[in-house]
Amino acid sequence: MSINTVSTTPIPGQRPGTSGLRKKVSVFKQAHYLENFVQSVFDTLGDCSGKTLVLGGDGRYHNRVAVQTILRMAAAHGFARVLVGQGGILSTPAVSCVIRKRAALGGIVLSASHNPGGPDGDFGIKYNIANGGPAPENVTEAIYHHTETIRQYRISDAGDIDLNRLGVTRMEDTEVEVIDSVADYAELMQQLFDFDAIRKLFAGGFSMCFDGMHAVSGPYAKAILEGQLGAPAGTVINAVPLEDFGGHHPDPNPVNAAQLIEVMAADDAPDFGAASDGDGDRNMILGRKFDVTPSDSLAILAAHATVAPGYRAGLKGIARSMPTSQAADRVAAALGIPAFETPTGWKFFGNLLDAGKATLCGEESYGTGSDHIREKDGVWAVLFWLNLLAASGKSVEQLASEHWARFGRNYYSRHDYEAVDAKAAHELMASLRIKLATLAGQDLGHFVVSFADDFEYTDPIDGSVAKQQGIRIVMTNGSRIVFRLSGTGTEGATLRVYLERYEADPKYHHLPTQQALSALILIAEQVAGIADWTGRAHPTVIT
Ligand code: VG1
Ligand code: CO
Repeated sequence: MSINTVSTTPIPGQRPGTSGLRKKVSVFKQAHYLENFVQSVFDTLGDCSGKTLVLGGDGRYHNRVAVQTILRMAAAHGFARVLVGQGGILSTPAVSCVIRKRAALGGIVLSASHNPGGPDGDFGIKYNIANGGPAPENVTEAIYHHTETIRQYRISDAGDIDLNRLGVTRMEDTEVEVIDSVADYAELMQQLFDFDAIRKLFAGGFSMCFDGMHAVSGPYAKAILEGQLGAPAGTVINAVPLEDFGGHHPDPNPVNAAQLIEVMAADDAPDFGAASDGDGDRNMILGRKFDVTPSDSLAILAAHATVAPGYRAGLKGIARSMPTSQAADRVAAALGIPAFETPTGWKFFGNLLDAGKATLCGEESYGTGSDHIREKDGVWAVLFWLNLLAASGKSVEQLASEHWARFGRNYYSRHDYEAVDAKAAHELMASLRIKLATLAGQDLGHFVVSFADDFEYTDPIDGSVAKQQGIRIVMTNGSRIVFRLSGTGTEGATLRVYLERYEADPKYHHLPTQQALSALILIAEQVAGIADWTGRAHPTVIT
């Protein structure tokens, strides 16, 4: 075994987006592409002797090859230990959990999350810091700057590690330990939730369908729901992670999780339905013929958080990303705790969680989580709902309706225009920016604009500033339209239009969402000229 230094040249475009570096598999397969990025991560970290690194991914195509390369590079960089998930598998929340539990320096997550996999699909890599969370922007920018000047990387010529066998192998001076992908994570879940109450719920005939979408959460859900909580075999469907996710889009929303939606729409539907995404950090919550908007899910969990043993002491605060609906803010106000509004992406929650300012966090994009780790967490959200269903004896729909009756309903929808021409999308945003100053005070029919701006965030803990995080048009009655360009796509640009309208009167709490938002949808088109710029008369995905 020996360590080689390999000459390389910078490859343009290795700047991490909302959640790491995501590109087509064909891009990642280019010579030196992965190595350049990993070396840049290690160069940013500096001396790693004596330190532990956690490594795993969502099992998508190219995962195993990339894991072996990174192991050889970590060994060449002098890490004392690398903890790698069995089969190269670790969900994003499990990486976060293991980093914290084993006091690692950080971790590398191999995933493109909800993006499709397979040879023609996407691949991704993300670095997480010692608190278990995604690296903040100063770190990702430092990594990016290293990729711009990289001249060489170091790699061991050691052979592949058997990723299927648990245990320790020495590579150079590094101990590589293949760990059980689920154990640490499952143990943490037991500490947070009332497993006895959930066990009784299932024993009493409560039925559930969890769709693993052939992605990474399957093994976690199976071990915990069927293994530990006594849910009948078959509760978890599509439970085996596949390299191409069975050809599906591993994005748990009513459009992409069509099979689950069908199960939940049947007359003999189970009591509860849930799904998670490629890397296991998202969640979708469904009742019988009923789906819970992620923004509402955050608000409902926050309102009932003390039912779960891990949150019995109450919440310190609630944080949500700016485009997420304001439903959670109403709960925070009722509880007398602070509400925080951050830019999109979990990395912005890290400081608030570390400082003990927020306990629960959420995003409209099917992401919910808490201070138990530093990532959003799909299976955690499902267990939280199970704990709530067990404690209340109510149905999902009942809990949501009662929530609206108490707090009012924030009708909410996101319209995505995927893979549009990137130049046109940027021009649309630029032209909106020019209009911002003239919008305040304008009567747009049904709505008067209170203010319009380009969201800017100053982190209350470290003072760092993030600019241009989404254009928002806020009406005098609190309704909002937000425009953003996605930072996770790999093809052209994706325009996201977020729509929110508040309705206090319970008489109007059961309208179809798109109907309730129709006036705002029209205004969004008129103000931004979406059809003109993108050539698209309709969104590609509505959630
Ligand atoms: C999207 C979501 C964002 C989420 C991010 C990562 O980002 O909108 O809320 O944090 O994906 O989620 P963007 O920039 O495409 O809007 V995951 O589950 O893909 O790691
Ligand atoms: Co994800």
